[in-house]
Amino acid sequence: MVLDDLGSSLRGTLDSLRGKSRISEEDVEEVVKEIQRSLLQADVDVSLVMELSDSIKERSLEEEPPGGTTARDHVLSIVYEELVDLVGESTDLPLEEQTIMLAGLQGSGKTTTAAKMAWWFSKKGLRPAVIQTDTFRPGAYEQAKQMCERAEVDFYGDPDEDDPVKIARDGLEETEDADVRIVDTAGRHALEDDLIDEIEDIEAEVQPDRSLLVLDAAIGQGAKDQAQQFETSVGIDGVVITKLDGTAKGGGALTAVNETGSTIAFLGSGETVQDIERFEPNGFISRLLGMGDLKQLTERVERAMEETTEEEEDWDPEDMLKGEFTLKDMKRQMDAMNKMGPLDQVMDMIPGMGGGLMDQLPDDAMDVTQDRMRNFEVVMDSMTEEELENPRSIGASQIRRIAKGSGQDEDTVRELLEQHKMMSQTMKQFQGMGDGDMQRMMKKMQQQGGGGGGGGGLGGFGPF
Ligand SMILES: Nc1nc2c(ncn2[C@@H]2O[C@H](COP(=O)(O)OP(=O)(O)OP(=O)(O)O)[C@@H](O)[C@H]2O)c(=O)[nH]1
Ligand SMILES: [Mg+2]
Repeated sequence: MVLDDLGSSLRGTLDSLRGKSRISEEDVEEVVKEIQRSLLQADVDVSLVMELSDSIKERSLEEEPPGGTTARDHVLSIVYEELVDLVGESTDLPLEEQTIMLAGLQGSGKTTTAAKMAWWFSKKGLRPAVIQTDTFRPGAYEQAKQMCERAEVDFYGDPDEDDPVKIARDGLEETEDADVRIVDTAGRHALEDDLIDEIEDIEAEVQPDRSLLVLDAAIGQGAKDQAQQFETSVGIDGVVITKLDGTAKGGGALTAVNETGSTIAFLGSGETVQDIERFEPNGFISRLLGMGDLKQLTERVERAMEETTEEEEDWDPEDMLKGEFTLKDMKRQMDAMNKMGPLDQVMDMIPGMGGGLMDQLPDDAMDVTQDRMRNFEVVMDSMTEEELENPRSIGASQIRRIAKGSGQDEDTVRELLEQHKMMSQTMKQFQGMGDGDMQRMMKKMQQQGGGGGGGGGLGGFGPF
């Protein structure tokens, strides 16, 4: 994740405060030094870093921690508040009918972002469409069309037309049925006059409700100049920062936007259409500090559950919270987990599981886990219906048969059964929670979190 280094080094320093009830000036000095180092490394502007450190120092020493708060939690909450302040607010983006125009320099990620945003809106229950007006870059039409197919959203473009304004006009007509229309535009090397003219012409035709500037995170604090230039010449309502997965300078870009008085709408962190998230300062910073991000997690869980339920019409995820938790349920849960995305991302969102705990794992621990899940699936494919429904009936001879049939060793079969037992115990804890409301389930997890791991939460996959 972006600013990963800040997250882990900060946690290390904060952990040295564990057990202390009072904070000394040296303690704070130590924490602040670590923050400075990480932020500067992430290309955050020096004067911003200094301001932030002064404020953290002052508040940590002067403010009285609320009763029962440890020194560590006191400082952590101040660091949290100050960092949330530093990145600023999220661009206002109501879930309603609207037209959004994307602008930005060449290669900043506009076309990819258009498809990603369309995907995001479709998951919010709105019908999106992408209109590709880029006649400058060869292949732009094909690229956008393919990405929209992958995102399963409507698309309009015209490879034979070379007037972007006409494409925009036709596109608006053709996508009349859509709720959210996202207009992709061409990019140039720099903000030159002809790019400004083109954007202004398209804007006059489209009359977007919002214009978003797409910025590549690799420009770091250079984001400030770029955002200012676009604001002055074409006007922007918010920023999308892309490629946060590929640069150490993301912190610079994130904080620079707030400095220009603009806000961030979305973050992009990968090449597939799902690699987008709405920028939520609170969740973002709390994830960074290893405090989890329940909102993102709830969204992902709900989305994955929905998709899994869609595929198997007779299955209701809430059934798991009622009767017996069978191997079939476990298999579905594993499918749903897979749909949530890479496990390490998911883990970062679980309070008490992300951050600190992740730092202690070897880098490939999560891959092993994913391999293990795949092995489990193969094993389950070799089981009979009766065995899947009633795993307790599986004895030594069946284990032998299943291992042979699946080409896995017997230990893997036993591990699977063991894992199932653990998960069904976890499920029992969630039972009796009435209608199985996800929010409440998450809350319960949050309360259990902090202590870190166990077999809790989403089933306790992995080496915990
Ligand atoms: N790793 C990563 N790559 C990205 C991300 N967003 C975009 N890219 C890649 O960056 C390259 C440029 O992205 P585009 O979406 O074509 O950028 P653009 O702004 O439309 O480019 P022009 O239309 O030429 O101005 C592509 O190879 C994308 O796959 C991201 O969040 N992470
Ligand atoms: Mg493009």
